[in-house]
Amino acid sequence: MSRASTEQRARVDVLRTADDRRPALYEPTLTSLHGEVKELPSVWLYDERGSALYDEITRLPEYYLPRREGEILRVRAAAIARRTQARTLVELGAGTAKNTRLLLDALDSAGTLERFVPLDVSEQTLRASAQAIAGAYPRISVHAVVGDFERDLRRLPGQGQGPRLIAFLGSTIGNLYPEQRGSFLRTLAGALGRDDSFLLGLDLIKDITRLEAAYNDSRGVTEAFVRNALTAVNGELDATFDQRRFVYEAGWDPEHEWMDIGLRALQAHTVSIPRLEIDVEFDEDEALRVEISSKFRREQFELEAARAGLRVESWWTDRAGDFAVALATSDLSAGG
Ligand code: AVI
Repeated sequence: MSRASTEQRARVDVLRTADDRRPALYEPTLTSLHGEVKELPSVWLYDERGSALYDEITRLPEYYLPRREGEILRVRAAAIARRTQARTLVELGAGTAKNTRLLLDALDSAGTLERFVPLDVSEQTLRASAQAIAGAYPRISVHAVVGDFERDLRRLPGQGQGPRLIAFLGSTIGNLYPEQRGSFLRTLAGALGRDDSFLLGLDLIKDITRLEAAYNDSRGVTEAFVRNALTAVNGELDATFDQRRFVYEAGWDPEHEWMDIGLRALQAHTVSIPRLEIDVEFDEDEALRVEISSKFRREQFELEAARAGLRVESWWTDRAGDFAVALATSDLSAGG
C-alpha cells in the first residue's frame, strides 16, 4: 500500500481544537477549585505530554488494566464481530488504540468492517494512530474525529451506514463522576441505533493493595502524569503552582469505591491563577484532586446501565476476574 493511499484513507475531522476547548475549561476549573474538595478537572491531564505519559502507564507492570482487557478481547473479539456485524467501529477516547486492534483484527477478518472512527481530544496522538491504523488495515478507511466523547456522540461518522460498534475501552468510564457517568450512558443509549452495539471496558473492585499499586508505580510515571496537570495549568492559565509544595497521593476511597488521585499541599500557601483572576489558598495537608477512577461491580453496573436505557447482553471477565468487558444494546432506539 503506497504512502499516498494510506493518507487518503486516513481523514481527520477537528470538531474541537485545543483553542476551542481552552475557554470551555476555565469555568469548570474555577468551580472545581472552589469545591469542598479542591479539584482540577481531569481534562488537564491529557495534553500531548500527558497522553504520552498515559501511554507509558499502560505498559507499567503494576498497571494491569490494559493487559487484562487485552486478555478478554483476545478470547472474545471473534464472537463480538459475529454478534455485532459492525461496518463501523467507533472508539471513544481512542488515545493510542492498542486493544482496539484486537477488535479491528476480528472485524476485518469477519469481512464486515468498512471504517474506523477514533475519537479523542489529543489531535497529535490521534493523527499518528489514524495513520498507523490506515497503514495496517488496507481494506478500511479511518475517519478520526478530534472531539469530546461527552459532547460529540451524536456527530460521529458512520450513522445510517449499517451496524456500528461503539467501544469505550480501558475503564475510562471510571474517570467520570457517577452523575456524569449516568448522563453519558443516557446520551449514548439515545445515540445508538437499533443495529448498533456498545462495548465497554470496566475495571472491577479487587484487593485494595493491587488497586493502590496500579496508581503508585515504582517508576513514578503515574505521579509525573498527574503532576503534568499542574504544568499544563501553569502554562495555559499563567498559574503559579509549585510542584515542590505538593506531594503526590493516590488512595482507595471505600465509601465511593473509587481511587482518589491527586496532590496534597505540604504547607499552607497561595497559588495565583491570573487568567481566572483568582488566588487559591491551600492549607497545610489540603488535598487537590486531579482524577477519580471508579471501580465496578457487575450487578450495580447492570442496574445503572438499565436505568440509562442500556441492556447488557454479555459480560466477560479475564481469568483472574480483575476486569470486565460488557456488550450492550440500547432500549431507547426505535424498535429496539
Ligand atoms: C484513562 N483512565 C482509565 C486511567 C485510569 O486508570 O483511571 C487514567 C490513569 N490515571 C492514572 N493512571 C491511569
